[in-house]
Amino acid sequence: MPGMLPLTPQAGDSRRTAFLARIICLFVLCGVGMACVPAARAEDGYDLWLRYRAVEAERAQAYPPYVTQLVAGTTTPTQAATRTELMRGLEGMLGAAPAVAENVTRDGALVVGTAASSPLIARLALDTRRLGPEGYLIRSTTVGGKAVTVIAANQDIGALYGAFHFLRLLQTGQSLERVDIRESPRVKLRVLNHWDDLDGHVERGYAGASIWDWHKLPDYLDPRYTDYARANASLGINGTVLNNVNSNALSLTPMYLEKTAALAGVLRPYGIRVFLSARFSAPIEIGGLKTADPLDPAVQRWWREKTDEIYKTIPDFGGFLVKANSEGQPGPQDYGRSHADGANMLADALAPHGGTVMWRAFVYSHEQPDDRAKQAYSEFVPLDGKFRDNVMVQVKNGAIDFQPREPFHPLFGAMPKTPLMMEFQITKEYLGFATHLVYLGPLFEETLKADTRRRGKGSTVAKVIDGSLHGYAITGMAGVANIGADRNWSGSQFDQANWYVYGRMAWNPNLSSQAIAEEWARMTFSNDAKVVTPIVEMMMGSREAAVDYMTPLGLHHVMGRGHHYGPGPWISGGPRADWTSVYYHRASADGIGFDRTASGSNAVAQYAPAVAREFGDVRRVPEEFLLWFHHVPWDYQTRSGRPLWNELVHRYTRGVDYVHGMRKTWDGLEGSVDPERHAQVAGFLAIQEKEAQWWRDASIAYFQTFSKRPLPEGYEPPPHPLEYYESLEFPYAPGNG
Ligand code: GCV
Repeated sequence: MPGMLPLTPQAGDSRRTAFLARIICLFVLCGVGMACVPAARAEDGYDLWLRYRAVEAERAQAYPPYVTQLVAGTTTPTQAATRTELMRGLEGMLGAAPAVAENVTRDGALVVGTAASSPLIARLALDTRRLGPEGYLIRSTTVGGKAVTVIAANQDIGALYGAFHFLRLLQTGQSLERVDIRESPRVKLRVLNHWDDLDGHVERGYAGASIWDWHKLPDYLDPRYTDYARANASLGINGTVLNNVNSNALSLTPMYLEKTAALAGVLRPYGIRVFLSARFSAPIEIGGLKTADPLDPAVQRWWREKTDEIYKTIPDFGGFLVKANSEGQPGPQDYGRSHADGANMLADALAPHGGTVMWRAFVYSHEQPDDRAKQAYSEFVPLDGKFRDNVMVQVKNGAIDFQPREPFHPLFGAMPKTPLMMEFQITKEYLGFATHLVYLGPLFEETLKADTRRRGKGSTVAKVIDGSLHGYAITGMAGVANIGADRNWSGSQFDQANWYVYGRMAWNPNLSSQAIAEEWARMTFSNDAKVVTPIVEMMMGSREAAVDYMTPLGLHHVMGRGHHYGPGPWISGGPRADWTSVYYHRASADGIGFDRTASGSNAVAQYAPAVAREFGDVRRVPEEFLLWFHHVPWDYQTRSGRPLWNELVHRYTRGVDYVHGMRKTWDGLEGSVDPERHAQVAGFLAIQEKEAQWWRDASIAYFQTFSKRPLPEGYEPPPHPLEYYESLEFPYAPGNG
């Protein structure tokens, strides 16, 4: 990490003030140095990465000279939030808050604001032109001969983001000397998607009930809503869709709009606009109309009037998210209309108010005629250029459904005239729920760095998303939230990192997942390298380990039916073939894998020719996608030299071994991490170890019935017969429904 703080203060530093003396006194009064640092204090994870615990004794002497005074306005709610956060953070980390002042009167003042809010910043005439409305700069400079740090922006929200960045410098042990930072988001709309139902259930939620207490809203505003806003603002998240995409039309009724407005009021100072998932058939369900046909004038009027009503209650309402004609949801195709017809009708209603439609491309037909992986592309590419300017098409990272590993969605790069936004899943529906430690940063990074080759080499998914590849006027990224009412918000301590990395990558899709993991570990646990290094190491390998013990070599969608908990490669039958596992792995005596080349479904043809050639050639396809694109015999020689069957067994086993390793590493951190969080992580790792073993054993037992091969030497056979694994049932697995 650049610019780490020197451990000893510079001799003769003129910024050493009485403030420093105060801080040192505080530390002395506490005992000596470290005794004050509550490293082993019980914590339950509620504070997330905004813990603001006292910095280590040696740094406690180096920081105070840079924060002797705080010169920041409080005229607007955002300014007030900024000042409160800085006071809270600095007091927590340094033991005392800086003195609040109108003007710089000492060395070491922190000056925060915009040219409009602060005459001081106006006089400094900093070049903020290219920062945009949400960007900021943080710079060491002088005011009237006094050394100061300035956080300047064009709008209040930029200053708030800058304040969080400034606090992060302290939280991660970086120097405040000669700071020169300029930041602005690369993606305009950075939203969370809550799959929260009005009854408090969270679809695919593993962190307890919904945080939105609809029953008590609008009268009672849980203080947790403010902490939610702070956490999101600290990452730059600027929008939230409050309700499930499998939506309930009641969300659009006056009673619920009043509740939504109350939440919007809490989130507004933090730069977060609210959005709602709109049920396409709402005109029938709550409007008394006979149809929801998007070309029917009465339907169009209904949506216009409904939208006007929403904006009367919530003037900065963000817009609608829509899941249509997918998994039984109503949509324009019910009336023979296209996705563009449906999206444009809503877009027209929102346009006068500046609202946006996020129309999901997660669709697959009821009849299911073809490879499910092909359907979104087939339905949407012909519509390129037919959407209104305020429509974005929201595309999952892969063409199936948030699998532990998927190749990038072929739509990325294939719709140059339609802004495509990314949809990542932060909640771990297919990745072990909340109990498996799986850091999703590498998954997000792998997708964003994937090269679509649509405009030559380097046409990465990140460039599609940030708009630079096709010159999109609006850009966006959505993350399906993993947030619930559990004290630790995300169901586990380490799942907080997935919320964190999503937010950081939405701000800048080019950030490295490793750097973000380190930042998060420092803020969440400690700046001590003996803690940070092993935690980051565990995190960085954890996603690959989950791929290994669940879906190695490109296998996919082999989880338990419906709830997706645990292995279920034997799942077959039921209402649709593409809701079974056998549809995806196609194991038989002659081999395993889904042939998506020209001899099979030809899904490879949906990629740019250069990519299609690579994925379609069994000798060139990246091995992690082998069985995604190819059906190969059991004795197919993999790149390790092992026959396919042996390679599968090897990878399943390697995944389990990695989890053993994480347990050991974590055990070694006992005493360095506060006991409450340590114990919870240790307990969850024990569950993960058991379940990784279960995944391995059940998968091997099942696939062995086709491969008819013995396990390679040195690999333990599954302890139970296949029937045992098949007989396990989990009717109450969480998040389903
Ligand atoms: C909200 C998957 C999940 C569903 C989810 C759907 C979607 O199929 O299992 O729970 O529904 O994706 O993204 O719409």
